[in-house]
Amino acid sequence: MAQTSNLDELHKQALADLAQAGDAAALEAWRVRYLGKKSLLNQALRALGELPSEERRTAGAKANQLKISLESGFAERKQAVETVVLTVAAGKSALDVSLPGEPALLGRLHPITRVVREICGIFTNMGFEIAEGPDVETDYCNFEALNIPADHPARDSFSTFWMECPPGSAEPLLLRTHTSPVQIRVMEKRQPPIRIIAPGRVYRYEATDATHESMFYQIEGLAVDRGITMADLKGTLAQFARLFFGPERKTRFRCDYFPFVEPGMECAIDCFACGGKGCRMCGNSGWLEILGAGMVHPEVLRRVGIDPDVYTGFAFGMGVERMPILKYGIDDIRLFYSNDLRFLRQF
Ligand code: FA5
Repeated sequence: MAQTSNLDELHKQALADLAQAGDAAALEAWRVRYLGKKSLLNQALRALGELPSEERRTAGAKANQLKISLESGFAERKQAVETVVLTVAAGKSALDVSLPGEPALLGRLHPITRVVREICGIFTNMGFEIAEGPDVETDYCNFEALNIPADHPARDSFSTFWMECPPGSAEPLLLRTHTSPVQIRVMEKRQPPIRIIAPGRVYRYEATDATHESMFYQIEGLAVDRGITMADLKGTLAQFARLFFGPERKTRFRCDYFPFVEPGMECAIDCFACGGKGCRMCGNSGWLEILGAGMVHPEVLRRVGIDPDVYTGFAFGMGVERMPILKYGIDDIRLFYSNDLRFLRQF
């Protein structure tokens, strides 16, 4: 092994291996193999003792040169590898001004906000003004003044979140179950002519499913004046349906019951999925219900100080979520409030 030809071979092999070592781990493996305690070089040096003395001198000098050459070769290679690693790392974090910039995310209005604005826009163009009421309502405005006394069965259809009121408080408070109490608040403050539209959040103590939320939006409409008739109500709602759902929409009015209107009715539009023939979307009826409405009950007018022998009025109330659900074929109301940007960004 310690013969000079063997040392030459070892030198050649070591340099070839060193040229292949491209990272810290490979360099360390090379160092252990060629310069470590049990390295090939040390084995060669140990074998020198077995040589005749004249050969030993020549081979010894050669082995020392080999050691020096390997040590300096290792130091050089190590530095070169470290430089490459640092350059790559610096390149990764460097700012490349030629790359296209990342687009800034623009905020947008929530689809329900857009629909509320669109619907309010349609009615304000017809001459209605916007009115607002509080989310925390009195039992009086939400029920009593709307002809729904404490023992009235209609209370069952408005599953209510009651507020914890301090002892001795004047009257029970609740989260409003519909926007109809805004009718009372407006009519208590002013005499006809009245034409208002009242958008807002409402709350019902209900289990959520694809068509029900415990918090949702409604838009209330109210018009009170001399000589207002059912024809005005039908004309107003038919015009709304045409402007919101499309000019070819037909409307259908059928009897319904709400204690604060007489007569009461529901308004439906012909199903745009099947053109009225009947399909899954309209439950094979050909019609999609969009809102509840009716002529303001004389008793409600009387209670707020408006003479029902002089004035008449109509009122309607629609669930806002139902409008885009029908218009865009959305199959679950909960999508609006689950904050999934993939859904919200489509609007
Ligand atoms: C009312 O709330 C009446 N105040 C409407 C009214 C006003 C009638 C004026 C007459 C005159 P109703 O409970 O049907 O009615 O609710 C109206 C609409 O709210 C429904 O057609 C539906 O679209 C929506 N709605 C009701 N409950 C829920 C719910 N849990 N989740 C989502 N939308 C709902």
